[in-house]
Formats: sequence, structure tokens, C-alpha cells
Amino acid sequence: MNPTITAFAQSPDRGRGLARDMAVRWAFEEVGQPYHVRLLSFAAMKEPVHRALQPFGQIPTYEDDSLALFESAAIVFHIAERHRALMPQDAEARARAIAWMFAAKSTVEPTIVERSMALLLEADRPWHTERIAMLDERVRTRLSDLSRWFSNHNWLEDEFSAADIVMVTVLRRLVGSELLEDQPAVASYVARGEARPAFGRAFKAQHAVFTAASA
Ligand SMILES: N[C@@H](CCC(=O)N[C@@H](CS)C(=O)NCC(=O)O)C(=O)O
Repeated sequence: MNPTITAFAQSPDRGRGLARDMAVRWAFEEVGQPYHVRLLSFAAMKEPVHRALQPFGQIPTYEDDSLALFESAAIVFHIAERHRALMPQDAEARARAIAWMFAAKSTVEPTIVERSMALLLEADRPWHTERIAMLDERVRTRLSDLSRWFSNHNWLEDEFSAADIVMVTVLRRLVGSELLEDQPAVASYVARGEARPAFGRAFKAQHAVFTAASA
């Protein structure tokens, strides 16, 4: 049976491909694994039946015949393991690719998400300008660290891997912002990821949900 994932029935990103099922869709497309999608409303995500799969009431989740998983990076890693693809063969390079996945989710993503949330939810607060300046600076630091890496690497490891799926999807939240444009090496890395045919197919599939919901 093909795996089933969950995704937003109505994504708040208005079709920009930022919801975290995007990473999972992209991994499936890279390995050629067909999959089903169960679309959920915000209310359904908070129901006990979904929380049994995702304790925090979020998307995405993954289910196959024997396994249920949550956390997009863990799902991407599982897909890579199951298909023996998207991870370096060499044991040390593989360990480093895993480290990059953790880095994307625990070192890079929090700064970017905190800034996005502040822009979305706190714009009317008297301290907004000062706080955004501080959050911008934190993101700038991470991007400049990554920029050093991408000044002489195309991907996080020698070859494109699951770690790049996780990192590119994290960084895409900054597409269109000066923060990313100011770091051409990182912007080019994101563009390289987006140029992969598998990314294009995943984006199209997620975008179709947005188009159908807004029709
Ligand atoms: N670390 C989790 C984050 C999951 C997450 O934040 N999902 C968002 C959609 S991209 C969500 O479900 N938000 C609704 C909510 O938290 O109520 C992952 O990568 O899977």
C-alpha cells in the first residue's frame, strides 16, 4: 500500500509551498514513491484521532502498512532509509548529513519561524520595529554562517541528499526577503533545490490543493 501523509486542506501560506508536507512530498518525488494525501482542517488536526498520530495536532504525518510517524524531517529521513536513496553511502558523510538535518530544524528554522511569526502576529505592537531588527539580525547570522559553507559547496554534502530537502524547505520561508537576497550563495543554493524536477512536482501537487480550496 502506498503511504499516506496529511496536509492542510487550506494552507495559510496562500500557495507558496511553505507548509511542511512540502519536504515530505519532495522526498517522495525524489525517490519515485507514489503517495496519498489526507487533507485536514485546523479543527480536525486538533481531534484525538489526529493527535494519536501527531501529539501536537500538526501536519504532516506519515502512515504506511506498519508505521506511523510525525515530524517532517524524521519522515524525510525515513523515506531516504526505506528507499536507500537521498543519503550518502559513506558512513561518515551519512552521519554528517544527519547532523545537517538536525541543524536545519534546530539551529536554522527557529530563527526564521520566529521572525515570520513576529511579522504575521505582532505588527501592531509598539515594540515591533525593535523586535524585528533583533530577529532579522539572528537570521542574518545564520545565513552568513551558511553562506561560508555554500561559497565552496553546491550541497550540504558532496551530493544532493535528504539534508538538502530539509534545509531548502526551511530556507524557502525567506524567499522574496532582502535577508536571503543579501546572501547570494545561500539564495543560489535555494534556487538549485527549487530547480530540481522532483521539487517542481511536489510544489505543483501542494499548489493544486490551494487552487482547489480557493476555487
Ligand atoms: N517540527 C514540525 C512542525 C510541524 C508544524 O509546525 N506544522 C504546521 C504546518 S507547516 C502546523 O501544523 N501548524 C498548525 C498548528 O501548529 O496548529 C515538523 O517539521 O513536522
